[in-house]
Amino acid sequence: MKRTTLRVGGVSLNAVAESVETLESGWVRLVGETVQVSVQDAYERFFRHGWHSWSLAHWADLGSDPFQILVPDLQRQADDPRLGGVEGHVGSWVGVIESSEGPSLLLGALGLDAHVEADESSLSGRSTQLIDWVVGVGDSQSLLSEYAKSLADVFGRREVSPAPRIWCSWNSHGWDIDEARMQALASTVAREPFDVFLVDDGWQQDIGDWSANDSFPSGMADLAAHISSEGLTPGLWLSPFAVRDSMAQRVSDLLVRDDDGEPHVMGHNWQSQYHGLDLAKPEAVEFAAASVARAVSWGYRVLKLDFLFAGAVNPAHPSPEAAYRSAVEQIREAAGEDVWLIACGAPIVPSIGVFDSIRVGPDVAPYWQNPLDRYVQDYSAPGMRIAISTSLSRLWLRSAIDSDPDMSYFSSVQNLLTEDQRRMQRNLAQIFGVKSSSARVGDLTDEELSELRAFFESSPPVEQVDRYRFAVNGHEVDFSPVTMDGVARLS
Ligand code: 9PG
Repeated sequence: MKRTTLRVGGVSLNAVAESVETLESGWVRLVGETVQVSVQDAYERFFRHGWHSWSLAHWADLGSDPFQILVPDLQRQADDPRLGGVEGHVGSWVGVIESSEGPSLLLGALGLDAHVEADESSLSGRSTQLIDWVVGVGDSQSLLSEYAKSLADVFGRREVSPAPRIWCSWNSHGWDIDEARMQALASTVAREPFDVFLVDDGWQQDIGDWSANDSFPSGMADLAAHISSEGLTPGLWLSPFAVRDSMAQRVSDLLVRDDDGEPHVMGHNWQSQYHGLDLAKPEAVEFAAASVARAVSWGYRVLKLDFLFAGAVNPAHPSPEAAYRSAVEQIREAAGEDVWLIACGAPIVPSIGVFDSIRVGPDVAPYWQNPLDRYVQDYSAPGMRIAISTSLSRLWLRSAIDSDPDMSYFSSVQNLLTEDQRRMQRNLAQIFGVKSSSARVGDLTDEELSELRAFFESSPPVEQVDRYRFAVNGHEVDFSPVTMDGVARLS
């Protein structure tokens, strides 16, 4: 371990690492499993970055307790389960500390598994591997964008082509989907400015059995052909690493197990508990890659791969992220370069360079906040406010990968959001340039329909005024009243 004192951007830093090197750019590169940078002054805020798509990203007050889920069992699918017991301020891969005066300090990992703990005058990084880290001093937003560029240098960046405009069945139809309904909807959707018709959760036999269920009697290839004949690109949802309890027997050898030999529980959904594939096992990777290849062979050209974190959790493994990374690389190979792969519920850094886009917040919902939130404090649960806030906190990530703030709403039917709240999310999607909707286009009023058309047909100029304020097409949009910054509990 080396202890070095440096001056970076006018700030005096102490760095502890195996090696320390100042780069031409003014940044500092550290190498180590555990590293630390500390400063003289006390900082006020910490940028906390959640582990996967739905995990909280926000600016926390260093003087307050960090956000904590009140139902520990929910930590399993909300964030990195390994951080569940950590009491201090901690985030995954990157942390920034900031004060009202002077420049901010960033410590970011360029490795697959890492977390960063913060106190008022230091950032401490820890990985299970000897990895590179970068340290920068400056304005928080520029630091994070530069960090994202370094991630893209290390992990790759998919060739930049405009993200397709996606119609997706989930938010309007949920599990209530069948072949006839999907076919009819495809004809309606085809008349509107969408590129992709994506069949979300509900078509499969089971989570882990990726064949068509009885509601799709002609099979998924037939539906893909129908969608294509309407002039839309077929898209399909699957969660290739998750396995519902009912399927555990059938793929018993492929699952992550606890010390007692029971399949490890990754979380609860689909009225059940679910498990995850042990991606350190080649047969498990082959199983997942085969499901993806099958969907591609049916004719689907956009795949939304969901609950991906279930392939990156393994209590017996120091770095399940490494196995995850090599599995998603094999999935990319199985899918081919031309298929647009969307990562959802996905550990962020190990997904960069493989996926074309990634969800950067929890699900939007037709309500602002769930009244149960205050009892549960699950910041990964669906809800419009938290979806907007976490997504916006990851805007910088698009320097590495197209970032998806989830779907936009256009109707007031079955929707408790105000028009302002819906518009705020749509503006966010314009800022990200990654747009999708589940709108029942056939049921929209003329006014709502023209709103939808204008939204998908335009890419208005966006200017960032400050962290929370933007000019979208010349109109100011201010997200500051809704962010989760400084919020330690949902009320
Ligand atoms: C389909 C949906 C949609 C959606 C995804 C994902 O239990 N949970 O915490 C939980 C979180 C997210 C979630 C479902 C359950 O939604 O983000 O777009 O595809 O799956 O099931």
